Parts: sequence; C-alpha cells; structure tokens
Amino acid sequence: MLKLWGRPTSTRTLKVLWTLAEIDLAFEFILASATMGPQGSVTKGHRPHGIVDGPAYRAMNPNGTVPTIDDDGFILWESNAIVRYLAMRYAPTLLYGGDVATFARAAQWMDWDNAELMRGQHTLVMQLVRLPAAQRDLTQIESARNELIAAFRIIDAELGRRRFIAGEHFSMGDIPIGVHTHRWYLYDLERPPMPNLARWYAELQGRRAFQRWVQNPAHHLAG
Ligand SMILES: N[C@@H](CCC(=O)N[C@@H](CS)C(=O)NCC(=O)O)C(=O)O
Repeated sequence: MLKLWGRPTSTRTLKVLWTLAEIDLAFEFILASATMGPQGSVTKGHRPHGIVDGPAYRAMNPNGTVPTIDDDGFILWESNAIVRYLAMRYAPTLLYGGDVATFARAAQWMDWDNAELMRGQHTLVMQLVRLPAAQRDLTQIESARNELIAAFRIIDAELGRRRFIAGEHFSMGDIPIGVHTHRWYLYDLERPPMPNLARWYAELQGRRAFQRWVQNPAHHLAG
C-alpha cells in the first residue's frame, strides 16, 4: 500500500491528499513534521509530529520536508512531482484528459502556483495563524495580501477564458491553486471581488475529494 508522510496542515501535503482522494487510492498516512504537531505549531511551544529529522526519513528525503511517498518501493518527494506521478500512474484521464498538452498546461500552473502563491500564502499562515500574537507584523501581512491579490488577478483572468485552469475539464492543475484559493477565502482579510475565481472555487468545493481533505478548517486555521 502506498505510504504518505506529511501533515494535513501543510498545503503541499494537502495537494497529495486531494489527488489520492480523486483517484480513490488506499494509502497509509504517517504524520510527520518538524514544525507542526497534534496541538499546533512549534512557534507556540507545541511538540512536532517528528520523524522528518530521523536518518530513515532523511535517507528517503534529504530535505527533511514533507510530503514524501513510498509507492511499493518507489520513493518520491517534491509535492508537484508527486501529484504528477500519481496522475500519470493512476489516473491520466481524470487528471489531465490523457493528453500531453493538457498535462503540460496543468504542470505550468502547478509550477506557477509554487512560484507565485506559495510565498505570500506562507507569510499569511505564519502571521495570521501560527505565530504568537505578539510576534505578528501588520506590514508583512499587508505586503503578502497585495502580492496575492496581484497573483489571483492573473488566475481570475485565466478562468474568464476557461472553465478550469488547464481547459474545460478539471485537471491536476486545479489542485495546488485550489488549495491556496481555499486558504485565501478562509482568512479574515479584505479581498477585491474576482468573479471567475469565485465561480471556479465554488465548483471545486463540490468535489468529494476536496471535501474529504481540503475543506476541514482545522487543516488551515489550527495553529
Ligand atoms: N518544494 C517542496 C517543499 C516542501 C516543504 O517545504 N514542505 C513544508 C510543508 S508545506 C515542510 O516540510 N515544512 C516543515 C515541516 O513541516 O517540518 C515541495 O513542494 O514538496
């Protein structure tokens, strides 16, 4: 059975959990992290899940980060690479229409998500959720909010031309941006209206796999 190391409070792990639920693959989920634990963040003095600092984990993933998978002896880390592997191995039709161009366009948006949404998103989760109140910095929050508004405007425009991020059907390309969009809507922040983004986000929320892993507020707001 496939094994996944990670934590459901990690957007990168959530991408993999959502993908696994889309393809309905049984797996063992091993909680692992150096920064988050069952009670919350180490920044508030909580104990981490652990595992990632041990030699066995480092032999699989020298970065000591999550997620990592072991699929019958095939070990892989780097969340977008894992999603792409699962898509190609288990569900090419569902996750990219079995089409190379759709795969490439979905992969383009997955990498764009990593480059353009991840940093602002990380700042917001640290500043709004995980850091003790006394360590929070309004300037950083405002700067991340503006950075994310600019990035989400690009997605909003794209979704004005297509129903989903890589075409007319759901694909793996919707997963990373979908996870970050969910967090964006959960935070208590001022957001300019983006009708295409909102329409697409509502459609994603109807998916059972999204509901199974991404919707749970504890996966985003527990700090
Ligand atoms: N580029 C890597 C980054 C991995 C990464 O930094 N993961 C975060 C969680 S989202 C992590 O491991 N944080 C430290 C921890 O939980 O121990 C990926 O996409 O998988």
